[in-house]
Amino acid sequence: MTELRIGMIGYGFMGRAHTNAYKRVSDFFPELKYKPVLQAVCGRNKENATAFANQWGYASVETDYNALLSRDDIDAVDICVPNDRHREIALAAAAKGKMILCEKPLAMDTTQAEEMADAVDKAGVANTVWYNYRRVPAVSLAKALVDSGKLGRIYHYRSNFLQDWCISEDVPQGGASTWRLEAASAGSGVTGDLLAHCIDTALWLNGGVANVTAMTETFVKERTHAETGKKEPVGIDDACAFLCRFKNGSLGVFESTRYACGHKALYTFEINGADASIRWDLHDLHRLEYFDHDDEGRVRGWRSIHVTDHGGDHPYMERWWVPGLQIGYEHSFVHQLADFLAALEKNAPCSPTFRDAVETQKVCDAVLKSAAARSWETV
Ligand code: SOE
Repeated sequence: MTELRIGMIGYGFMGRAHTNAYKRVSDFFPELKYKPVLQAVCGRNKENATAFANQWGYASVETDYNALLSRDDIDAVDICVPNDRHREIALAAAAKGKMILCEKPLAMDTTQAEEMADAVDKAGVANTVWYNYRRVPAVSLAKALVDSGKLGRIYHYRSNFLQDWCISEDVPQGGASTWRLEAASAGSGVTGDLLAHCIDTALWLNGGVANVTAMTETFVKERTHAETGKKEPVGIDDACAFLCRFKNGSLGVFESTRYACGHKALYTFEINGADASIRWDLHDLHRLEYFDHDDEGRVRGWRSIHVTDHGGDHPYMERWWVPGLQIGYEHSFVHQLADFLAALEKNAPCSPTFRDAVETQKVCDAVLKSAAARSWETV
């Protein structure tokens, strides 16, 4: 086994989700050559970073990411900080020859994303972007079914990502917990945060998007800034809906909001093909619904596949418990990491790479441009 010494930059919610994957992966994927080692965590607040290191088992703490990147005992960095810092850290990490695992969205916009993809390609460093939902077994199964041609010609793709955590006008913007509501830190609102997931999955399952038309809304126009205490205009999109045409001729409908009272993380997609349809729902993430038009008429209907079987039927499931026992959100990160480490052994890319993530960024940019101009935009 070869150690892969991880430098984690950031220690929020995603820092925990990724660290859990670094800790678990070698136990459940013992054949992998590379074993992650929690070498250092980096954060500007030394006390908080130290508390995180102590709780999760990182061997050391840095408060300056340049110091982390200068260390010879760090092989890979994980970027888990607000979006506006991704570019500078990724460019510096690539220049130091570090592998990079970057939280989504890759960047603030396409220009930055392309610059970052160019930098990792030029440096020849392994890279991936944590669009984790691809590795939920039911979603990976959806990909296998689409690729096998079972759905036939695709007519429709529809997807939602609905939350409700911003409904209160008292939720601040900016700061460690609510930077996603501040345009300067996040770039955009639901488009770059939630729709980016829907778009990444859609591009993976259904291919490229040709053009889009979108509308966005910012329902609460001013929020108190968590750091300054002052009311400031809100610059992000609270909600976004868009229509698109995929390059394969199918039609797409997407919606995302943080104001769907009652929905906490209702990420869904449905694909309707000429021969079959599938649909998936994050709130029931271990199930894939499947409708096959060729079923005998009397019993034809939606099947609910409990994606927990072994024998190669259901992706990743053999790694965990016995059939019928389901897994959850955190396992999607373990799977992505396992795929990253397996790819590393073969010197192969692990999708979504930075280059793949540029495509998601292009759709996000076209969506925001279209909403501002009230137009159709080519991606
Ligand atoms: C936002 O609330 C959020 O945490 C996203 O940033 C994540 O990417 C998503 O998986 C869950 O919701």
